[in-house]
Amino acid sequence: MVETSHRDGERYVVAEADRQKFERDGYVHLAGVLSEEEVGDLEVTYERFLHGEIPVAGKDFCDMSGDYARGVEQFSIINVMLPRKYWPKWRGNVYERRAWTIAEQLCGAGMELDYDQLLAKRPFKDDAVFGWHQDLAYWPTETPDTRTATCWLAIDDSTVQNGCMRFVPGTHLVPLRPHAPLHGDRAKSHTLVTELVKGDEVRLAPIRRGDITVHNERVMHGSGGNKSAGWRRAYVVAFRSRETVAWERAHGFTHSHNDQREVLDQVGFANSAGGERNEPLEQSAEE
Ligand SMILES: O=C(O)CCC(=O)C(=O)O
Repeated sequence: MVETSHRDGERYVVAEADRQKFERDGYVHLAGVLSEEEVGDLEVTYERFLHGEIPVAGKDFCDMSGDYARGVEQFSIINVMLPRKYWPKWRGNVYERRAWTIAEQLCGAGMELDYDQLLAKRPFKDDAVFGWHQDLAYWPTETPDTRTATCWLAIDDSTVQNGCMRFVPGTHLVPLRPHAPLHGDRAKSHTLVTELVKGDEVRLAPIRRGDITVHNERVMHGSGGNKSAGWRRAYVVAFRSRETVAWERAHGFTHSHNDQREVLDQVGFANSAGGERNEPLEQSAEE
């Protein structure tokens, strides 16, 4: 039996203990998924996106903490949705290939890349906070197969100071919680947020450049502001079952922020029967 998860050519081998953590907690940290050289290659294109050298349509280039009215220079969390759509040469890159082997080990056969995303926090941005949420609040809830592995690659060492990911383990096992648009209206920003409740245990997930975390569609997560002098850059590739991706596309849902408003209004939390009733904490446990 494999004792430690590790890279193995095109594959990444997930140890049984890590597979169990993913099932139990709703997320897992996997070290050394990409080599320094592999991250360095991806970084060249990543920087071109950040500098606006690769055109991205409309709301697919936005700020996940501010509203759509904010000017690009003021963005705190630069979000590029669907980079492989705008830079087709990225399709099939080493990260996608290796992450797919991880998704299949964690979730079983028949997984497909559903969407990709870049999330870069500028230095010294206290408000680069990614609010607490469950990804499913953004997505159709009635899809036939809900297996999900969202891989989050650290391009920079991701630290408590620069706003690493944080999770509430086990929340992938409870019903979807109530979510609301961060700026009151999804026409103003795409971001949805929910609140911590009593009993939630927050776990920070600092990871090194080249490491990933993988999370389930229901686990509550978010991240804090960037108090450091450096960037916190992440590259997400999310896998779901082939049937689910086909279902989403047939319903006009592509994970683009430019998807039709009527489609966005009918998916995720907006269309759920409502979350469980929990007593909100008076303030966040950490900030
Ligand atoms: O990058 C972050 O801070 C949040 C990312 C996230 O919420 C996600 O990938 O689902």
